[in-house]
Amino acid sequence: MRITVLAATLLLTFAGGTTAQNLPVLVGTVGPGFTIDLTDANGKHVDEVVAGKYTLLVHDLADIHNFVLGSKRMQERLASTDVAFVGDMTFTIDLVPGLYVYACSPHFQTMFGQLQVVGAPTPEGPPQPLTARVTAKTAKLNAANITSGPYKLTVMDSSRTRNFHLIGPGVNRRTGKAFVGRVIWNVRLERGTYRYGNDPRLTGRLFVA
Ligand SMILES: [Cu+2]
Repeated sequence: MRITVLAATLLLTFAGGTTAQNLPVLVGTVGPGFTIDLTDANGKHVDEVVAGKYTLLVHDLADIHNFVLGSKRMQERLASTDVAFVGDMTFTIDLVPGLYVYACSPHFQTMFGQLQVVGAPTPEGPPQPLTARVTAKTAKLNAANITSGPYKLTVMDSSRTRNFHLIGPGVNRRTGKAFVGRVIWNVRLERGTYRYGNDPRLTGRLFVA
């Protein structure tokens, strides 16, 4: 009884240890026929994933096939089963951006697939400040070249006759001509050229890279 409990504890600990990492799972399946595939945990074929660590679970279903995953760029094998092996095998793999291939060694000319690993999208920072000033003579922005992303645009309009108008990819906002005061616009600026100024003269240019 004690031994059984101990064994169960060990098994649970082991299972807990493998799942605690909580890595996304890729599943490689080779055989029993002349087929090889790479899928996500739900069985959906994948040919592109974001870089990072993964658990690769390989179902090797035949003693005439094997499953090998390698990096094209690094020329190295990340995971491999023996041809004679039949069963499941788990690997922890670290995928960096680049092209990977998986194949069955004895039948690599017909049993293979590709996996493109792409860089993780860079997390977006907080909105960057941007200031527009409208005076009796002109409407100006405090920047001409910026990078795309969220911006907190403060418009300080001190003219009773001029407004501020910003127009470009995804944005078309203006203050009223009679408006005097300060407004804050939270805008997302995309790559491209924005025009701004006081209507109808939108002669200012903001270049977003
Ligand atoms: Cu094979």
